[in-house]
Amino acid sequence: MQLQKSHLQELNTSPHHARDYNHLADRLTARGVAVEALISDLAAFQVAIPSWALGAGGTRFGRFSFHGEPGSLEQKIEDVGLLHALTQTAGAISLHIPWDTPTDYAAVRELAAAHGLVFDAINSNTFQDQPDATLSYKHGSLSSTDEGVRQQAIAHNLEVIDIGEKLGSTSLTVWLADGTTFPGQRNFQRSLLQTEDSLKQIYAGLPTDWKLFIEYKPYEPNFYSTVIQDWGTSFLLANACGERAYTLVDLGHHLPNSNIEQIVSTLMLKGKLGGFHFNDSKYGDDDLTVGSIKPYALFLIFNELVYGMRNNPQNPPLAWMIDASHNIKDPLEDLIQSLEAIQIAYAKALLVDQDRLAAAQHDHDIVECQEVLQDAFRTDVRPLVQRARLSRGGALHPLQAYRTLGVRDRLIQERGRFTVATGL
Ligand SMILES: [Mn+2]
Repeated sequence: MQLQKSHLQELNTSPHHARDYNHLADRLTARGVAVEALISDLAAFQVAIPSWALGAGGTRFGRFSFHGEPGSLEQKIEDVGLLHALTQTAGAISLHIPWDTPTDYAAVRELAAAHGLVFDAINSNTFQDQPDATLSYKHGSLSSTDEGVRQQAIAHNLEVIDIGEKLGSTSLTVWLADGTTFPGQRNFQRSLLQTEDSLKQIYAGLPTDWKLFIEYKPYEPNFYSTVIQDWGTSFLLANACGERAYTLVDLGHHLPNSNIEQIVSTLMLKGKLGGFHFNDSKYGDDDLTVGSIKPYALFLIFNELVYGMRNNPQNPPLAWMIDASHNIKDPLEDLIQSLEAIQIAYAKALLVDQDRLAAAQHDHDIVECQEVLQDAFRTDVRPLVQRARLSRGGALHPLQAYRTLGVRDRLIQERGRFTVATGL
């Protein structure tokens, strides 16, 4: 199923949008905001959708299927194409190998291009045993005490790079489940040294125009220690690998109340923030809809990201991705909500008056500092986000359009009720 722009045009009539937009644009212009430039920034901001987020996720207790899930790589690309047609913000797809190994590369590239999509970072998987595997990752992969297991995991990552090259990806994301569940289970230093050595071997196989993203996570699936537990460990491993290795920050991969905006700021200052995974959480790696629980934290993070994008030329452009799991919502509706939340947080961060903030910081005017941030945060920026979307031919109200067009019903008609998407 593919949505044409003409499908959306007739839904895009609203007596309110022009009025709301003009009112806001006038107010912002009077304050010295370059509104047209802000709209261009919003329209250019594209977020990758991971192939594993298009079906129902699950917990260790159960999985409740959605009907009409994409059962093949081609159908996953079509789903992201639908999201992109509606939101004009999801112009990339991130694949996970072996779940998404293509059989016909030319056809897959052609299909993605027809939907206006590029292939973002490609992801390896050494946290599960594959049916044809000779050795098990039960006790770790890149950190394993078993040289054979390590070599199998390294070879898998190199194969993933090969697949990515054929699709036009230019980055590899490595997330490891390696760690321990009980004290004393492994020697911390040996695990870290073996992981570093393995990552260096993968880095040596990276094409010269590629980047390596090293993701971290404090716990789960292991509950006592994770080898790459935090941004500091990722940062030192990235430095050990070389210039084209970077830290990847996933919002959910922190212990409660971590100051993620400060982590982002430090990494960008050092030119080492490579990628960013969006989601939201209350307790841990909950993988909930972006902005559904802590929208102010998301705004503060975006404020640092915007500052870094403007002031840190040493940091390359970031790979943006949603990394969420949809257990009780229609995955496509959930992703539309996430994309909207990302655009809203970005728009608000773009509105922060950086000169006024710097002056207040210099004068130790703490009250004014808070006023500057909250003035931006409390602005209803939705007309700006809508205008950016309309400028690219997207839907004024993507969620409403999704429902009015009966997209899920049409997908069920096409695919049946009981297809199951591979993923988490
Ligand atoms: Mn992630």
